Amino acid sequence: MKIKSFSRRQGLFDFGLAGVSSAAVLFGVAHLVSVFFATASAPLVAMGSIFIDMTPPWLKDLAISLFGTNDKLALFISMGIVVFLVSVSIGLLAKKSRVLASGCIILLAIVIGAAILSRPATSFADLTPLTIGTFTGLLTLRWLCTWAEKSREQIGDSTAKPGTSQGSTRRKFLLGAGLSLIGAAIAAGVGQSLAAARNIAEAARSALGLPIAKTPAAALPSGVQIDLSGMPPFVTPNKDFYRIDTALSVPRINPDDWELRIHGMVENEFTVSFNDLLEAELVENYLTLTCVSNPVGGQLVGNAKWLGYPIRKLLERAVPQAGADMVLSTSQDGFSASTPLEVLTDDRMSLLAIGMNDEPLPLEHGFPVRMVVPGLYGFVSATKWVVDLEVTRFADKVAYWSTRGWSDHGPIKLSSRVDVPRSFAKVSEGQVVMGGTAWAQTKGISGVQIQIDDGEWLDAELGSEASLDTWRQWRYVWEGGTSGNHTVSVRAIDGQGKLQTSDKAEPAPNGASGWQRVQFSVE
Ligand SMILES: Nc1nc2c(c(=O)[nH]1)N[C@H]1C(S)=C(S)[C@@H](COP(=O)(O)O)O[C@H]1N2
Ligand SMILES: [Mo]
Repeated sequence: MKIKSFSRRQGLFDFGLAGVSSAAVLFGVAHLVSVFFATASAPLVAMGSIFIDMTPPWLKDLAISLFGTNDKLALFISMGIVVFLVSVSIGLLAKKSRVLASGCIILLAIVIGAAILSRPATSFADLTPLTIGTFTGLLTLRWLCTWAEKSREQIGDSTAKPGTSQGSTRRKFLLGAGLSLIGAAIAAGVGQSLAAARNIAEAARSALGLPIAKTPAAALPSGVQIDLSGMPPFVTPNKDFYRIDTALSVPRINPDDWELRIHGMVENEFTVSFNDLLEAELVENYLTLTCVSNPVGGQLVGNAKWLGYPIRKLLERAVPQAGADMVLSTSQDGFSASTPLEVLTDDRMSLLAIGMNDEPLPLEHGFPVRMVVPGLYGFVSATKWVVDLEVTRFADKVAYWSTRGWSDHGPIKLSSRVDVPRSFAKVSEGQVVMGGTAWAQTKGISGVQIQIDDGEWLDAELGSEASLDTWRQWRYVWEGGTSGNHTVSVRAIDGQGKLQTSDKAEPAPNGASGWQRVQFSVE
């Protein structure tokens, strides 16, 4: 009888502990993984935010008067108490039925998932941390319950020698529960400090007032945008700008800590701070960026107004030595690009950019500082989160992608694209307006021609030219054809009269080429 009640109390304690440890693992792991996703993908953050939004004003005032600026801490402690009570109950339930307890956890996860999705700026991908957390939490519960079960059976077993196998089973259980709690605390702590670094960058970005350019961009001429549904906007909004990089988690740089070092084969090494850039004579330039991985007809191209400091001026101050022919730019996360020195010192607008379309750079596009260089693919020029410029030689240094089978030079190839009609579009009989884009940064576009089926090449009308560094839109009014399948092909002529090549090339190693052909049907 005595043994029975002791065993009963120990059983309650053990299963309660198993519940708490599993919940800790769930939340800790989810908190850590949430660093890679939206802030509100952390279950505690999502639940806390909902709680804050739902708190009636009188309770909010009461909390603030009771806890002052610790009101958020008080909120988290209260949430902790609730989570503790719920998880003890689930642990005790697991003593009766592990399936039922697991079902409760899954049910709770679904509720938390709904809370996460209800936050602004979250998507289904932001359920990943919760999913991984729930999975590890369930495994922890299963594993701890098995050990708790075993040690309980052995207490009831009077033939077991005291202090031997029973003791060691229990010790294993306690060790497992303890390690789960410690692991969960470490995961949550690491997650929290990484999130803090991210929040500093985000807060600094939203507090930043961009300086006015000394040399603003010329106003866009009217007619750069062809008025046709399905055409891309002439200036790509930041949120729609293609993003290509190797960063698994976006670097979070506090601009106060940012520094750019200019060194290597130069007479004067120096470093530049973010403040130096804010105070410098800044320039604005519309420039179309393109990725070398863009296939013929692809979408890895975007046009923005960049605000920055001319890299040419930095290099003038550094004074490159004879023999240097390349600048290796390196990002905070270890990406690097090799840009010909000549391209950075001639009179094109290569910029150390801090602004994109009148906003500080978005974090994913290189906050606080990146490079943008007219006429070169991004992989050899557009280093985001740039922190280091080394003046060197192509013979001495090899950049990130060039060690992985891509070229070390990357001038953008003259390209054109059909945006309307889309591939396999069905158009109705009668007149069809077609449209698209063409680019040859630094040279400009002087003509675009299209060919319907295997007919003659026809001159398209061009939208206005904003600059040689930006793409140019085109359109063609086709009087229509017979119903059935048709194709339209496109090719461009650059500002120097060169015709786009029909030679087909894959993106690797230095950019795709060939004429795009789109199939569509008239019905
Ligand atoms: N730090 C860093 N910068 C980078 C890259 C990268 O992987 N890491 N990718 C480059 C490539 S391949 C391209 S095409 C452009 C894309 O810039 P975007 O993401 O702002 O469009 O960034 C360049 N800068
Ligand atoms: Mo790229």
